[in-house]
Amino acid sequence: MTVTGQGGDAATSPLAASVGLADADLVAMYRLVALARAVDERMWILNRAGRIPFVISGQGHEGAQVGLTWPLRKGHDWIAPFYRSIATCLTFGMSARDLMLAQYAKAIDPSSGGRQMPGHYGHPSHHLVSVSSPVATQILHAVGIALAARIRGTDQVAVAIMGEGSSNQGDVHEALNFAAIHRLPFVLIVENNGYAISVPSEKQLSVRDVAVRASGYGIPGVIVDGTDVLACYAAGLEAIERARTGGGPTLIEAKVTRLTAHSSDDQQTKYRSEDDLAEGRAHDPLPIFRDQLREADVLTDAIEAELAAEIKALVEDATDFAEAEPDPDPATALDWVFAEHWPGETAPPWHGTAGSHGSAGAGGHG
Ligand SMILES: Cc1ncc(C[n+]2csc(CCOP(=O)(O)OP(=O)(O)O)c2C)c(N)n1
Ligand SMILES: [Mg+2]
Repeated sequence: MTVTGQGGDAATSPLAASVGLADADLVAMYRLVALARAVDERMWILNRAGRIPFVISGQGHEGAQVGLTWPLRKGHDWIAPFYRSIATCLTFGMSARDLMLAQYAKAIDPSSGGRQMPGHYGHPSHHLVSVSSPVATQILHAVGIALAARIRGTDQVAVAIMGEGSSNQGDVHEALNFAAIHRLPFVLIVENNGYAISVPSEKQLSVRDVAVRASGYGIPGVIVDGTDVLACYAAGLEAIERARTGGGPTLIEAKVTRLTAHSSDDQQTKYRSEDDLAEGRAHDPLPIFRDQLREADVLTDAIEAELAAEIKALVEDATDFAEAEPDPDPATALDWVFAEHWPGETAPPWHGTAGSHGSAGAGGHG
């Protein structure tokens, strides 16, 4: 079966046609949402079993992440992701093994050779910038990449992703102002899950929607239902094409839900009501997307069974693979952390391979 969005089954249901995609694309998108969820759930189990120290989860964000980044050109465009970007990283080419190697902080972890905080994924050859711990600093990094693309005439688009709480940082103003003045090929995605750790959005934002701030920069601000994968795809496509064709930046706000606590060190029942949590579960993009594809006859029993088996095998393989890999040599802990080693002539050893460990998350779209 082809579920990669390339070649093979070229069937196009009315649902797929409504967004200009083939059925195989929709199945490939669903596969990524489901794979991200399965990898994420496994991380929580490994954390509770004492195997990995810390999890920061993308559960509830996956539909928006896959839909919004699907129209990017893999290996050409750039993404500066944030710590919830598990599905984004899978969509842009990282594998389940790559993510798990970072969680275990192994020597060959492509994100940082075990030097970054857990959940701070990155992959140079997939054009995923290493996650920045101080929130919102990555927005300026992505705008810098967009400026470089403009100067070099490379036709590349740079995307930065963050939460709504992070949108209140001063860096965001600087980044959007600069990107808007120079009409840079830049898209800012805000995944609004209603909380910044334990602080609800009413206590972080003076407006209900982050997207309205776009008007202060003279750029389009778009609100999209983050549980609607195909609406996210359409919003992402429009913004990315606008950026690529000289139309300047867009701010996209995807309304999502945070299905887990902020992190494995947080207990959200201490500050969220049972009603609030139930409301969140009702906006889980995974069953919503599944039902939509089942109703459209894009997802059949046979495809679902095959995907479930494949995803189970990928999660088992990623866990076993990462578990068996050697830890970094403690004597190298400071190598490539300070400027005397990096940036420099010699790339870190974990950048030695061009591609991912194991099969990549996505197909060859874009
Ligand atoms: C500059 C800075 N301030 C504070 C923190 C601590 N911090 C980490 S995540 C987070 C919440 C961010 O909330 P939001 O942007 O809404 O993203 P979410 O975690 O909800 O996806 C905070 C305050 C930080 N990492 N960097
Ligand atoms: Mg938030």
